[in-house]
Amino acid sequence: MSVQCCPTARMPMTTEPVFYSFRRCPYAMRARLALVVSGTACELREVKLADKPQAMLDASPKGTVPVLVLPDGTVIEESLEVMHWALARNDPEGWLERDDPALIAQADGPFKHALDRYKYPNRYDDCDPLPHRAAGLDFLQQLDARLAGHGQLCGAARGLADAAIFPFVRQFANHDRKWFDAQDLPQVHSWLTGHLESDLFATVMQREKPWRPGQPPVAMAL
Ligand SMILES: N[C@@H](CCC(=O)N[C@@H](CS)C(=O)NCC(=O)O)C(=O)O
Repeated sequence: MSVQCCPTARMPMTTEPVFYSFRRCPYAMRARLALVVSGTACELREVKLADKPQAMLDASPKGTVPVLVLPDGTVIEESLEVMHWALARNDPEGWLERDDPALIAQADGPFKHALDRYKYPNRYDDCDPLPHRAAGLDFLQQLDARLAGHGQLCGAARGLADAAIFPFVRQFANHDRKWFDAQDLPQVHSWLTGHLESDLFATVMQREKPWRPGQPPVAMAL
């Protein structure tokens, strides 16, 4: 039997970028949204966070998903950078025109801080989740005002800011759906529902088994 040896599994075996992902990770989700909307063909490697593949750690020792490894070996290991890279290649919906770095920084900073403590209080010392839920609600109220009259965060059409932020709002909403649904956030509710019911979201939520070295490549659905 001949064994084909990929010396380290570090380099992609195809001419397409290799994308290490975790289906439910909001950072990986936002990157997949941009990869798919830009029509970027990739090999999808689903990762189990408790058992990260060595090939991914070799490419990106910090050990977070998403990671995109380009055919020339360039590694992009931040979700927003993956979004920008994909949209710079091809941006058929004009997402780059609907970006808001300051709002995204608020989502990634204070809102994510509140989300983690609301969702996983036991991971923190003496953590009462309720003030964090209230802090998250403050941000959602800001989004609600921002969405009024336009429907999306930077105008009438979805853009980079929406795709970067809604996966985190989804997580916040899902933690206690009954409470979330009872909040007076009409714009946020319809914005979130619209994104979750979109064909694009269905496409990026493709289910795959965790990747194993040597397996046939799995194409990311486009
Ligand atoms: N700043 C990074 C954050 C990515 C991140 O924290 N991803 C989480 C999953 S949602 C992760 O990989 N955590 C590592 C772990 O849980 O071991 C980005 O934007 O890509």
